[in-house]
Amino acid sequence: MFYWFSCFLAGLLFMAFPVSDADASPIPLRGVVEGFYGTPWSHKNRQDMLEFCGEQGLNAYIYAPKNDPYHKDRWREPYPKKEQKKLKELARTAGKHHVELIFAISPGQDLHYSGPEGIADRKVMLEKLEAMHDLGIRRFAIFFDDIKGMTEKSSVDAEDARNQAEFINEVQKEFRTAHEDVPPFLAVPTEYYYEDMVTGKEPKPYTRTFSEVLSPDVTVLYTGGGVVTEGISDKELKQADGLYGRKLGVWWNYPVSDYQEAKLALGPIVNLPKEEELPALFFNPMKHERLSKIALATGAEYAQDPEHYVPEEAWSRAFKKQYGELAEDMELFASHSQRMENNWAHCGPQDAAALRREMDDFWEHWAAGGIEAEIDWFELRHRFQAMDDASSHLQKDLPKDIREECAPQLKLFGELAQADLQALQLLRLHRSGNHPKETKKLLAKLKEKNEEFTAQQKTARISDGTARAFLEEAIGYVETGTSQANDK
Ligand code: LOG
Repeated sequence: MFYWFSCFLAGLLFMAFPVSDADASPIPLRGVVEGFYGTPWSHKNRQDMLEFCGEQGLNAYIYAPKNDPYHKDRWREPYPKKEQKKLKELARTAGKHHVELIFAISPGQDLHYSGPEGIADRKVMLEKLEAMHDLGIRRFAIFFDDIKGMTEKSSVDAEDARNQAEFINEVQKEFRTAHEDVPPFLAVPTEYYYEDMVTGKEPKPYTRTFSEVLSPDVTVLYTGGGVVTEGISDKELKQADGLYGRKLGVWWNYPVSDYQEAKLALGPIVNLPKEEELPALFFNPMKHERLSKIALATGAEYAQDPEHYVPEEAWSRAFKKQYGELAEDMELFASHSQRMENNWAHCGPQDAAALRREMDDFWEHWAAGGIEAEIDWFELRHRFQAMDDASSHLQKDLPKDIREECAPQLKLFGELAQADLQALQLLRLHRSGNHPKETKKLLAKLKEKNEEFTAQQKTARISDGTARAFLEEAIGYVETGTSQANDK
């Protein structure tokens, strides 16, 4: 009887205070950090993103555009009236969607810590935050990443760390004493990735001092082992927490593309911790606000349940939700644009991995000849045709704002598909040996196309190791009798 009564009571309570999914997340602060270099998002982009965050159960948005002068280079200057009005609107929109707007400021490159200049700078900082508080913003962050001082001296030392940490402590204390409604601050140190925090296993002087001096209630964000890396394992996070003597939050640099704008990061979020406690998680997006929502939707699913998160499934769901009838075409296009890679950045799933495997099989069979080679040839033709079709559909039917964000890559996608179709034709001609003139002509044409693609790389890249590579492999095969892929 008592059991049934308690169930009844629990039911009543649930009706009165429904527990939304969003509240179930084990990560208290989760969302987006607009923290990339280059053209910041427009006011409209930000309004749209705040609504999206609300829908996805992301509950925080850090305003930290590197190229907003009042955030970094001219941090001392107050926002002009027009900008203040916009920030006030953003704070209101955020509130409406149950998202917390966090105002970040990056004063590190010319901040004074002592003497009359130090006193003046502290006052200016407090006034700046006060103005933001007046606009309705309640949470604040002070960032010291990528500051000039670091490059001048080549690295930061214990004294820099003490100065920065004491500055944050003092500003936070004074501001929070004046405003009871302001929670503890967030911070990004100058050594913000693990490999830069240590020599061997020992913390470097900056990190040791910063972590010791900084008030324990400040949430420190770090980017993982490097700036843009494959992932953060539970073990790595635990190690970094141990080094810092507190639970670190994560600033995750995917889908940001400011270091290689020709490529779009359209894959899912992968390889983040499954079990370790995360007090905060922020995804740094691309300057393309609409396209960033693919990765962000998967990040939101991760944040709801890190342990059971399945990237590929969350990723497919994102297309269904965001692209309606174009979901399948968009997923195909995006599958070719997931990997972000240069000499220092490595993140995101391989581009069109399944197709790459089919290509590898094809080369193996093509060299051997026989029926399998025939089957593979038709299979690849089918794949390239589907890519070409998807590119045409998307160029025609995508909403204008999204199409504008991916126009060069979408065009390249279609051109690559067509070139790969012709490359298949070339292979067939070459094999038959019956049309040497035609073969030579097509080979020359495709070599020219290949050079065009290489010349375009600064503006548009897609499917580097897959669709793009196939053309080169086919040319190589016809010219030398072996595709490089087959040589691997
Ligand atoms: C910047 C960030 C930039 C990102 C990727 C952090 C903490 N800071 O190397 O503003 O968008 O890399 O280029 C960064 O990641 N520094």
